Amino acid sequence: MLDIQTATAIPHVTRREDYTPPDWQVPEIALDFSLDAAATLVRATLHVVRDSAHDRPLVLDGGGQTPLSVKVDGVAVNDWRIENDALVVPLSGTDHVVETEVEIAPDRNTQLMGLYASGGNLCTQCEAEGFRRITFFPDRPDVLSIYKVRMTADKKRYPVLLANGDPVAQGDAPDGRHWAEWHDPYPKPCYLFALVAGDLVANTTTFTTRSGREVSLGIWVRAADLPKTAHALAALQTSMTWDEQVYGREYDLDVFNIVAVDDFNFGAMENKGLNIFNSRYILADADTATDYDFDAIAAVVAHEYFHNWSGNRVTCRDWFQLSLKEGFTVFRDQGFSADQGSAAVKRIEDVRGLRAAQFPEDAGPLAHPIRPDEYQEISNFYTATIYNKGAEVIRMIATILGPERFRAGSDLYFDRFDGTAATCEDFVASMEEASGEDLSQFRLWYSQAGTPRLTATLRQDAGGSRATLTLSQRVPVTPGQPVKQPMVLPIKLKLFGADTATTLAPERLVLLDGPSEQLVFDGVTERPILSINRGFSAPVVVETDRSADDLAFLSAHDDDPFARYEAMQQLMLDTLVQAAATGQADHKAVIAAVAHTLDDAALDPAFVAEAVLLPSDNFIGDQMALVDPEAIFRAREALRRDLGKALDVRWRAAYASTQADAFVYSPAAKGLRRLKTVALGYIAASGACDAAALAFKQFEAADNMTDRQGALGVLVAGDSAERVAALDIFYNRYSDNALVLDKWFQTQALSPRDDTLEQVQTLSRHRDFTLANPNRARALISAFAVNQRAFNAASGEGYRFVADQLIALDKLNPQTAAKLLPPLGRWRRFAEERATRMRAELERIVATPGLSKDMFEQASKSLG
Ligand code: 0A1
Ligand code: ZN
Repeated sequence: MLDIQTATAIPHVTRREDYTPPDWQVPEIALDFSLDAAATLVRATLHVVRDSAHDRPLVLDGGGQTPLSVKVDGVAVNDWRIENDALVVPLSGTDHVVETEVEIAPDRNTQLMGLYASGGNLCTQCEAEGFRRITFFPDRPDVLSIYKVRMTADKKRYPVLLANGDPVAQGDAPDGRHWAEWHDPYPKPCYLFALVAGDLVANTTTFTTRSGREVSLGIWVRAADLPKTAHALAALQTSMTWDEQVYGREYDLDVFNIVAVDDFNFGAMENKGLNIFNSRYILADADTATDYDFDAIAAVVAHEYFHNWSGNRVTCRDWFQLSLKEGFTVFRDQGFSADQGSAAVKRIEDVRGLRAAQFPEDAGPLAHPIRPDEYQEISNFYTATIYNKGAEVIRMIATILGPERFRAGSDLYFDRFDGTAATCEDFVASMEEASGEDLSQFRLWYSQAGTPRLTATLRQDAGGSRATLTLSQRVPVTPGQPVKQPMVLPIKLKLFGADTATTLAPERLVLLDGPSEQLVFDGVTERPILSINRGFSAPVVVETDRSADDLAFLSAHDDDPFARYEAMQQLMLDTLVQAAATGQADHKAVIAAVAHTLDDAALDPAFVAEAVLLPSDNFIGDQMALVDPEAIFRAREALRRDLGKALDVRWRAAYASTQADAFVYSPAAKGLRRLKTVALGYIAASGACDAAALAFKQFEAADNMTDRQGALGVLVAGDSAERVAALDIFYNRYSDNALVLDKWFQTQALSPRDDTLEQVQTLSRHRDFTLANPNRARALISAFAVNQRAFNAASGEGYRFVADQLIALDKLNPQTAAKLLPPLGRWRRFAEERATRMRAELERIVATPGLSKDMFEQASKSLG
């Protein structure tokens, strides 16, 4: 007998090497929507053209619908069939008009893919394969079509009707309905299709492009949120100017609309001319959004806007090329953000993010190259590797080529591939051709997974005036890739003199392309200290034998801000790893280095705040052969306490000097607020008896969310009466603001308290907790899963809790559930007891009847 479980578990694997061009092109499509939350009628008229001499039928992907009618050249046909959800229509000629009609139910769409309802409005999400859930179509990015869209809907419920491109006509229809037509003149793949129907208002302005096109900009939200749109709108204008100036890219339609929705699987979506955003990346004012939120809003607005060229005008041939648009666009948005404030702090934040999310992915069971070779479910490949490591790979190309040659390569790429669906290879070849640089070996960054490890040993020749630096690299084995080739590592380095603190060898860029290499430095008359991977020029792990003294020296003197930060982090890490492993710790060197940094009045407070923060529990764990969550937690808390106590006067001075008058959002003011809460955290860590009162005062007096949430975080970590009061005040004040309530859940899930697991379990039963909203689910579950000690409770209850939630969420929204699975896949990093319990939860997930293929892929690979 056929075992149902096994039968459903045989996954279909899509392979990059199997790519073939489409059988049929669809140069034009007309869509006619009769919109209704319960039953929307979709009529699609496709002009289809046979792409080559073949006799295969037309195959249109579907999402489980049955067509109400199928017509070919105006005549109803019935020789179609459904195969694997696709509509197969035999066609005799090379050029036909195919019409289909389907009915869909947006209000039952809990997956939030295709056409769905959010907050009473209707909206779409089509990337990667959501369009097929709206209508039958070749749902692949290399089929580019010109879209004409007509929407009819109830005028009262849905007074605003938006789609891609430019509006061309609108009018009233019988029965209180109205209609609108939008045309998009640019051929696009269906994943960029969008429509929105809703009761929305817009914050509008105009932008004139450098060639004189006047563009109407609109940010559409529910009426009550209008006051929170100014920051996003300003960020959009700044992004448009920046892309003209830095990349020579202009906007190309008369309209650019952004719509904010509360229920969204990702951050935002770059649909042509009609970006749809998770409202957390649009809505901001001082009272409800932190500086971090403000920064993220500008970055995501820029990211989606930049996609208009890197993604839309030049799109991807297939989903294996995803990093072509995502890596490049992240690189572009990082450059944009760096230009808006402190580039040094931005680089530190980006590297911290890479290490928190991408390094563990690259070292675990789900490791994949930035251009993967196969997938079961493409939604699972919207990863930190594709996005953030992808951006690092583009950054390395920019470093190797230098700004002028990189810009020439980018221009060539955009010019040559405009209006087409391109590959990563096309991008690299453009860079090569425009620069004359041979990137053959560099291409390994696209095909090899794993974070390279670079070892650097510097020796001063005895009695002489030379020093020799030995660099060697090793790329770790990853699933499916047992043998690795040496990569090209662009490493920026410099030597300082230990006695004079002067430059012994100026900064240079070394391209390490073999397993190892020796560099000789002459004129080294004093003991040299190595500053390496400056600016984090290559996304690698660097291993050196630099002493605590040398690291302290660099943390005080290095003129590369990233390297300076990095030296302090390494000093802290060395101390913490030793303490976690042996239970013994000498905190003197870290305390002295932190004191020195706090005393350096020339430093930007934003930089100081980053530099004095201890590495996270997770990052400490990543350095150890096996993670011991309790030992790491104890070691880190002990160092925090000692830093707090030993530098009490300095923390209080920093705290006093960072008080500001009224809220302003500027790089300088942000830096002060950041340092203020970091200082408050250390005052509390010291055990000072006035800490809770101080935090509560900050909480109450705050005129902005950064200070308020910062103080709440400090209180929530402790055990004071103020803790309970602050949580209540916060909840009551913001109980009707979903984005702020997310913070309330998240802050508690991140707490270092002993009872966090129980608190989180209780919160999962709170009346405001729901798995139906991805932001809320992530606020509790993702946050809890990064709380290393609580999640990895020895009882295994943390694993069980997360698995229970994921099994429940998978039934509603497989995409979002599958994204939350990776923490359970880290079992190899833990000793037997925890590993066994984690595996048991993964096995329970895999055995769940009706599991989605999204979850199946993540969980089965994690068991691997
Ligand atoms: N292209 C978007 C990311 C994105 C991907 C899938 C989505 O569907 C659920 C939504 C958004 C970006 O890079 O911003
Ligand atoms: Zn993107």
